[in-house]
Amino acid sequence: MPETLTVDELLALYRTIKTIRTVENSLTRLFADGEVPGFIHLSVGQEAIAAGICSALGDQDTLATTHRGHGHVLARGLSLPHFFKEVMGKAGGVCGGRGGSMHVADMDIGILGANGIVAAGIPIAMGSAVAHQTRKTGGIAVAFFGDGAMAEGVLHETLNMAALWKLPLLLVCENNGWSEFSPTSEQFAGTLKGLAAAFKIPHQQLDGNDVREVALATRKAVATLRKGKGPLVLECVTKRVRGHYEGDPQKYRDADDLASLDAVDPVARTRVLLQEAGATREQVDQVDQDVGADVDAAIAQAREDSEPTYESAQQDVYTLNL
Ligand SMILES: Cc1ncc(C[n+]2csc(CCOP(=O)(O)OP(=O)(O)O)c2C)c(N)n1
Repeated sequence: MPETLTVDELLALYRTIKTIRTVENSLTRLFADGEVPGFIHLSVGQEAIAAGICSALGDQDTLATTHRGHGHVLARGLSLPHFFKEVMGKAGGVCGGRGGSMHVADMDIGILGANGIVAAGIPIAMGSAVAHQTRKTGGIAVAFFGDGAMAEGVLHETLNMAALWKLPLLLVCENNGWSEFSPTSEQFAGTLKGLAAAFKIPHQQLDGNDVREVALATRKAVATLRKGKGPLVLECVTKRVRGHYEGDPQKYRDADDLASLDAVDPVARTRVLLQEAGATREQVDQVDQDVGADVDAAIAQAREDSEPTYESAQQDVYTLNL
């Protein structure tokens, strides 16, 4: 397996990162203007994890994500109009505008759902891993979770069962050091490495803001998982840039912490990687331009879309003829 990425691969990763960043920044404005109902949790600063992990997945693979899941569903390939319509509560959204930011799901592309309950996506992904194993799909399941989930019993139970049954489950922790308004150190007495070791599951810590490191490590992890050797944990260390939820003034963070964010910005760092790999400034700027146009067009489409009808509220809640 190559130890490096080609310029084209890096450009594709940059496009994903830039798309997520542009979407999240647009949502800041749309939310402030009252065009987004409910709460949103932005993944600004954490885009390289979504891009790197999803770049290594195949069509048959599945994933479950969290309340901070915009990046994961976009990196997985959810179309921008489908995404914006959903988050803006429009009828043409991927879930008919009834799920919104924290409940985006698209079974057609293996997105089992975002989830507002901390750690709740983890056992869903494990269930999907059981299905991959039982049906011999050759696929793997990915559970994205934040460091806040480390203290949740359901993660511990999932590690146990996934290890016992050698499930094709990739557990991806986005460790941004915060769980809402408290540092993780105040909520979890152990470490994820220690937790994984307790169940004899290999654990690898990555720089989650280095897309090359994440993408290359995930390729290897996915290849191992497809051999049926059991679950793996990737702990991607990163920084949360925006507040816990959009509108959170982050008064609980100290100035040094906030000042350190620019130095590790994954957009800027990927531009440096591209430059070192020989990409031209024009190539990179073209990506920015294309992404900006795509996002603007998707927002325009979402604005024109209608709201869901009252009658559609119960659609897809119950399944008939099981
Ligand atoms: C079971 C449960 N407990 C508490 C909450 C309230 N809550 C919402 S997000 C959050 C913090 C999550 O932190 P983390 O998992 O690290 O993700 P991050 O927000 O940093 O991406 C908490 C405690 C919840 N939604 N679900």
